[in-house]
Amino acid sequence: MGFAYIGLGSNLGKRFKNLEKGIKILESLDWLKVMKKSSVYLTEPVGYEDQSWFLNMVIKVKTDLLPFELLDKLLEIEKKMGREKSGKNGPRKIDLDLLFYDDQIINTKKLTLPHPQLHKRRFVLVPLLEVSRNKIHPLQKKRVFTLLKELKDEKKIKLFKRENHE
Ligand code: PH2
Ligand code: MG
Ligand code: MG
Repeated sequence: MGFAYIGLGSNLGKRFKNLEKGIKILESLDWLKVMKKSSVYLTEPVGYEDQSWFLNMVIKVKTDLLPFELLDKLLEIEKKMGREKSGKNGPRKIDLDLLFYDDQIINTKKLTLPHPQLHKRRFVLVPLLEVSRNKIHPLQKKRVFTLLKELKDEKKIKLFKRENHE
């Protein structure tokens, strides 16, 4: 059993609905429980910039799946939801990125953990902070809070729908 953090993104079609649907499918899996959800943010595209703004959020899950099994599930959900290949950074209905799996460090062609870009992206760190304030990045050796404080990414991000954390 492990704890994983998943980044969700959508900038095509009904973006909010797409995020909700992705979470609903994840919640329907027996060997996975969604523990925490961040707020949803409206974010300026990073990388290929001539595309619509994204909605992004992060969830924390508890799962019996191992990292590669979880990755396969995420790819399966993306496919099921009709994500078409539009290049590495192009528009997509749903993108499900595995950000952390416990403190595992994995470097393979198929999967890199922690996600290699996460510490450089405001659209990941801001929602991640909501669900894992004190988590320490196993390679950067810094808390999410610190990574965000030191971040240089100037891309805009706005609160879209607030999640209430009791
Ligand atoms: N995902 C990308 C590339 N650029 N920009 C934003 N704002 N949000 C994303 O989720 C995103 C991106 C590749 O997966
Ligand atoms: Mg991505
Ligand atoms: Mg992806």
